[in-house]
Amino acid sequence: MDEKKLKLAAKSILEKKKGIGFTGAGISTASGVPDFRSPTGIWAQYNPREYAYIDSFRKNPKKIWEFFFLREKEFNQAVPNPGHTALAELENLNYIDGIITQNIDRLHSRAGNKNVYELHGSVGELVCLECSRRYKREDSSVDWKESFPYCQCGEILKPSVVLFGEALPHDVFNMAIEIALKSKFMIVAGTSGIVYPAAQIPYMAKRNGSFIIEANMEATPLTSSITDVFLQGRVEEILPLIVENVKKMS
Ligand code: BV8
Ligand code: ZN
Repeated sequence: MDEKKLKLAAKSILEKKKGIGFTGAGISTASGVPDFRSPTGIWAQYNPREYAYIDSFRKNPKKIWEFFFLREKEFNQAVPNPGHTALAELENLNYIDGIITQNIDRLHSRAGNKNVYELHGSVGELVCLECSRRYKREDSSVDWKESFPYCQCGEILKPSVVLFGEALPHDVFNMAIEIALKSKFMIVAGTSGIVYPAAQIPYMAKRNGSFIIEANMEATPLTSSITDVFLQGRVEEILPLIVENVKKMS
């Protein structure tokens, strides 16, 4: 690992103090949850057009539910990895306000982060496309018929995960933007940075003077445009090293 860059990242965190994390699926691969666009990612197995678009859910909800049941099993078997725990420690040490995440696996909350902004929702909630009622996954008023969840209005429910063609939850999205604009630095970890409008957020932070620390296996559109320190490698190795340097230098 490039020691000089690690020290620069740690020094910036100490100097700028309040920052925010911004993560994608790459932070969960070490926990056994596949990402999307790596060669071993989900889209190599499942065509996103068939499984991750809102109109495909309307056409064939049970097919999409089968896909999400499989992913939920992976989430339940997964445990937070050192990448997650490093970001939780940075929040506990008060260097970051929390995490803006595109992930739906809830591993940041399980790692101990208090403020997690789930831009793409999570599998913990269900929503009715007919009458907009929302239910907690374990809510007893959900009517499970042949292992699929139905709303009291009779319509099959959808996981409250943002599919392509669906708007992001505007309250979470607006809060995430507000926090990003206030951040003095942003740690961007494990994202390809190509899904919008989520991918806009690091650019907005940068425009507002935030120092961008990017940790990722590969370069992304952010790297050559807004990243101030690019740490190439596995986030589950890089993030704990950043925290170690912050603690050593503080
Ligand atoms: C919307 C469901 C409007 C959740 C997902 C043309 C151009 C630009 C945009 C568009 C366009 N056509 C359509 C659009 C909009 C579209 C979009 O951005 N498409 C892109 C793909 C071109 N966006 C939408 O449709 C959004 N909605 O715009 O609505 C609207 C407004 C009003 C009213 C109605 C509608 C909705 C976007 C959300 C879609 N949901 N999935 C789920 O199943 O989890 S997409 C999917 O991509 C996930 O949500 C995921 O979170 C997101 C981003 O992916 P990443 O997290 O970055 O993961 P990825 O695999 O891509 O990258 C991982 C990286 O980590 C890689 O670089 C890898 O190398 C690295 N890595 C892996 N392991 C490690 C590692 N690095 C270090 N260490 C490791 N161990
Ligand atoms: Zn309903």
